[in-house]
Amino acid sequence: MFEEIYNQIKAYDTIVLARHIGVDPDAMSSQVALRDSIRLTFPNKKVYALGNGSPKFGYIGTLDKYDDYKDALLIVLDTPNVSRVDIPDINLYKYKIKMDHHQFIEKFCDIEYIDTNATSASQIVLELINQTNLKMDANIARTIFIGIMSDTNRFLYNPSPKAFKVISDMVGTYEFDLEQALKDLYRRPMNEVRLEGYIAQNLILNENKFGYIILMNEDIERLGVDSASAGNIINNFSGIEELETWAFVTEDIKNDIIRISIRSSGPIINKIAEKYNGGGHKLASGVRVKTIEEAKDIIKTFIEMIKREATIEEAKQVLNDLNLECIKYNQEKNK
Ligand SMILES: [Mn+2]
Repeated sequence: MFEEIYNQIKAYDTIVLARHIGVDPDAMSSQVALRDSIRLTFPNKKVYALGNGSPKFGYIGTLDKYDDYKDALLIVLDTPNVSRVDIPDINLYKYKIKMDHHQFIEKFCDIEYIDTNATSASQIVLELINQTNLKMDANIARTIFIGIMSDTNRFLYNPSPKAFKVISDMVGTYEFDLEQALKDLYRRPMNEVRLEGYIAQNLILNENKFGYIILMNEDIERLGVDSASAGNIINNFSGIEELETWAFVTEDIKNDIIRISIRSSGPIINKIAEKYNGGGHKLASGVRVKTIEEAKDIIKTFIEMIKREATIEEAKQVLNDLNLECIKYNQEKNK
């Protein structure tokens, strides 16, 4: 399929690279690396990486502004569902390609390349470059390296012989400052560390290795962070002996939602999240609700589910038994 993707890239004069909302280093690295590779290979093409950026990812590169979608090719990276694509209207494009490593959710592009065994979208971009005539340089290699290191958290998640091999080959061929790239990726503000300390101190933990914390807007303001910060550090709570499943509930008054991020090192959690119109991976999931009461009900469901070591079928039964308000809410909403 890489050859087919390459041929489409070759065929179009204007190419737009997009990725998911809530930019993260893999999403941004994959789009910036592919943009730079296409520019390097085809200097006369107009190639743009679009979407809302964040100043904290300035070390990855810069994004572009562009609004003439006529006759353009769109490549969406790192995004399994159309509602999460960070671009105004994806239907304006003439041809669409998806390249992703998440579990399949829906088809919304003409060609879709999905490899759930890939560590990251950045790794898929690397494989595309390796297996076609797309060009690479040290800076593109650095960008890809950052994306892979971020999504694997320096190979804590999804280490695989293939990933080690392609990265080893890449960093052996294109020379850049590996240590500096990792330092750029792992530099973080003091406020975030303080938030992590606050969560560690205040996490409510039960005997079934389930932990949760509710961060209301006043907590977030007092700690000097924003509502996305808890989601950024939730992965840092993996590998704790007494914790197997954990949920951070964060009030986001700007968007008028309550965000629940859930992680697990054992029980499969995304089926429960999907019950509440959330989603994600088996061990990393999220749900958005409107009220703190709904959020508490979801936490209750997790507590029940984990206490009974429920299978998915049993968990569904738990949901039914509890007859939670939030299920009613969602049913009302879906009518
Ligand atoms: Mn990713």
